[in-house]
Order: sequence, then C-alpha cells, then structure tokens
Amino acid sequence: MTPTEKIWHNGRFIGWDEAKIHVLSHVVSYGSSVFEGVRCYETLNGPAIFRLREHTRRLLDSARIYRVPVDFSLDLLVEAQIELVRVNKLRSCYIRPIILRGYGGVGVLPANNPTEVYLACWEWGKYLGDDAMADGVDVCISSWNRIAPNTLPTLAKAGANYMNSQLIRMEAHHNGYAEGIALDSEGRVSEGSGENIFVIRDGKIHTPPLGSSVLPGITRDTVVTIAQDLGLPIVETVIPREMLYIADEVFFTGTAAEVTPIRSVDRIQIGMGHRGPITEKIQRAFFELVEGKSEDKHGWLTPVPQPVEAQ
Ligand code: PPE
Repeated sequence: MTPTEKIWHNGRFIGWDEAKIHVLSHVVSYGSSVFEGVRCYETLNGPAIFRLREHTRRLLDSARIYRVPVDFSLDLLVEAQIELVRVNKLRSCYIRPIILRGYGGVGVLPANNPTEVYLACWEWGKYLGDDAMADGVDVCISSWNRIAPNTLPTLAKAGANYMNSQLIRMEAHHNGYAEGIALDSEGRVSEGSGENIFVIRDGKIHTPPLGSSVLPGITRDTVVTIAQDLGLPIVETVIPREMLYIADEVFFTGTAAEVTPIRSVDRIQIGMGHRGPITEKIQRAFFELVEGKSEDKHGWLTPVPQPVEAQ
C-alpha cells in the first residue's frame, strides 16, 4: 500500500502518519469497530465515487446496530469522503471509513470510550489477482461456517466479523485456493470471506438472501439491479452447497473483488472452467457503469472535483 497525504479524523484532515490510536483503545481488545470499503473510479469526466451514499448509510447502520454513537451526519460524511479523494489528488482509489470505540474506560462495557471516526484512501488494484477477471478463480468450501444468527450480526460490517473472514481466507490460502466460500450455520451457501456470491444454472441467477448470514453487499444490490435492467431472471433464494458443483456459472461480487468469476469449487470445474457468458455480460455492464461509460440512470456516481493543480 502506498500512503496518501491525508486522513480525515473527526472533522479535520491529519497527516497519514498521524492517524494513530492508543493500544488500550476499546477496539483493540474487543473488536469494536465498524467500517466500509468504497471505490472511486476514474471516468472520462474525472474521478467518481461509486454508490457513496449507500456505503455511508450502511456505515451508520452498522454503528446503530452496535450502539456506537456517531456525531456526524450522513451528508457530512459523504462530503468528507469527496473532499478526502480531492485533497489526496487521486484519480481512482479505495476509500476506507472506520468508526471505532477509542481510548478511555477499560472493560467490555463501553464507558467513556469516545467514538473516533476516520476516513482514509489509497490506490488498490484487483482484489483476487489481475488474471481473475477473465479466467476466474479456484475456490473451496470453508471448513469454517459463517457467523450464526444471534452471535454477531452480519448486516453490520464490523471489524469483529472479520475474525471469521480471516479464518476462511487463511485456510483457503494455505490450501492453495484464491478464496473460501462459507456455509451458514444451517449448512447453506452464505458468502466468501469478503464477497457475496451468485450461482447460475439454466439461465437463472441465484444469490443467498440476507437471512443466510450475508453482508448486504452494495455490489450485490448493483448486480441484482443490472440483471433486472438486462432482463435476466434473478432470485434471492437459499442455496444448497451442491448447487455450486452443478452450476453453469458462479461469481463473486464485492467493492474490492468487483465481479470476479469462479472457475472451480473444491476442484470441481464450473461450466467450461472459465468466465461464463452471463457473468461476462454482467461484468461488462458493471464496469461500463462504474467507469462512467454507460448512462448513470440510477444516480450511482458522485463526481469528485479536481484539485486545482490537476486541472
Ligand atoms: N461480504 C463480505 C463478508 C464482505 O466483506 C464484502 C465486502 C462483501 C460481502 C461485499 O460487499 P460490498 O463491498 O458492499 O459489495 N468486502 C470489503 C472488504 C474487503 C477487504 O479485504 O477488506 C470490500 O470488498 O471492500
């Protein structure tokens, strides 16, 4: 990661190296953070942030679920992220808003632990490798289940959830796979360690419902909308594990992973063993949209004004 100049902290910009917390901050012992991942794309009209409002809303939803008080409004945080990209003079980047419980009281019950809000950004390339977008990736079913309901809420994008994601991702990596797919506590398909999943058979696209312990992905919602706009049949439904093995196409979605095809699951080849035609159609529509090459009919792109020097 190449550092950028500025990070936003509680309403003002500080230097990249100044964005530090005390080791006894509540978040360090207890995982009490919520965060986001947002992408800013280079378009013909300059940089544009994709679905910024929806990401910021989910950030505040995550804080609400965990009873973290936040003094900044949705509008203010939206404006601050636009300004963040502008002051760092980036044409495309990944934005990481983080809200955490800070330094103060000790013990699990947050007492006198101030809320700290940070917004950072940096340049980030392809999440699952450069060749993944065309060739697809090899994945496995994880031996770790996704977090069960009534343990940690998966509608919140909380730091603590990513201990589960780390187990899934590390196991997959050590066994030679690009990523792991977790089943939920009932044994149904849930999601990747950092991606939602879509399964296609006989022309019909399926994705697990929110009740299958998934993060309500913004890219997931984008792909559902793209499919509907293209007239492709798409349903949210509980998906049994073996459906993956007999699928024609499978792909991941996520802000970092974008739309990444899956070419094998547990070394069983999916379809022709590379990106399938429906995945390609959706992937193309996705990139045309985020890169501003097709009409932004849903109003998903927020332009970032260019710094004076770059004009
Ligand atoms: N599920 C999980 C568990 C998840 O972490 C992500 C995003 C998604 C689904 C897709 O959500 P969305 O980005 O809104 O479409 N994972 C983020 C973090 C990746 C990381 O390694 O950090 C991301 O893609 O930005």
